[in-house]
Amino acid sequence: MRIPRAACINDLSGFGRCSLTTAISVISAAGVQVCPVPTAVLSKHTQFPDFYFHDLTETMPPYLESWGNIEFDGIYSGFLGSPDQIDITQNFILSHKKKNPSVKVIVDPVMGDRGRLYATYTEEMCRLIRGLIAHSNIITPNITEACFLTGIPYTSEDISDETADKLIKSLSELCGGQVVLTGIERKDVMTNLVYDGSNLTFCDIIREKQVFSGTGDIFASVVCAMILKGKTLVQAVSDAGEFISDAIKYTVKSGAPLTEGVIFEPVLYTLGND
Ligand code: PXL
Repeated sequence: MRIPRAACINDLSGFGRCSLTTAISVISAAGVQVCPVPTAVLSKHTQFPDFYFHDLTETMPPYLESWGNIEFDGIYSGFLGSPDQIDITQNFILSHKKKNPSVKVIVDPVMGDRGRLYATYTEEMCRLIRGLIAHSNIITPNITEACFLTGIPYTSEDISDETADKLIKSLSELCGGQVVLTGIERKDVMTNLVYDGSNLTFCDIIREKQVFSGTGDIFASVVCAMILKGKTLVQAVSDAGEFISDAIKYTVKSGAPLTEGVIFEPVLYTLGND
């Protein structure tokens, strides 16, 4: 059996279970080869009050260039730390599309959460990320990111079906592809809204009260893997929801501090089941 191959552009954060640490584990467990492109090395992610940060923007062009004719079935980008990194990612996607026009491009526009942009995010980066998503097949923003991308004002995580519909249709005009609006909070459930270009589908999962950082990275990683394994977007999103739900149940039961992120290791094996 041929193993699909994904280039994953994201940072490497040593502690906190996010970005490449998550992508490498989750996508490999699902049976897809991961080729990481580290954008930066951090000792911990930026939600911690202190962390060591080493930017790798300058290493990215020669790193990618040395891959030469290596072909990828998918390109998945996550946290990008500077305007240059967005440009480099876009150039890589465009040049790869010439080699493999059917490459699936999954852009998780990691920009912020709960109504606020991350400290590293600037207006210029918001503008550039709008350009980047125009070259994607699938985007996976949360509500905050969807609002910053479309200019629709952020109100809360508990948006109405009507607002969700408006956000997702505006996003689909920006990206020209498929959209998953993640993390819509409802009374007892968390729902992800999928727009595959023609149909809207709500994929619900049971909601826990705690909010864990890094959940978006797990979500986009499962979606990336399942899409490259040939599943539909609705199937991929529903697999991602189920995996996160299992991992969060385990995390809550373990009583581990929130800073440790979602403890997904005990359920990784479930991704290899099909
Ligand atoms: O989980 C998203 C993410 C990825 N990488 C870094 C982050 C964050 C969120 O805070 O800080 C470095």
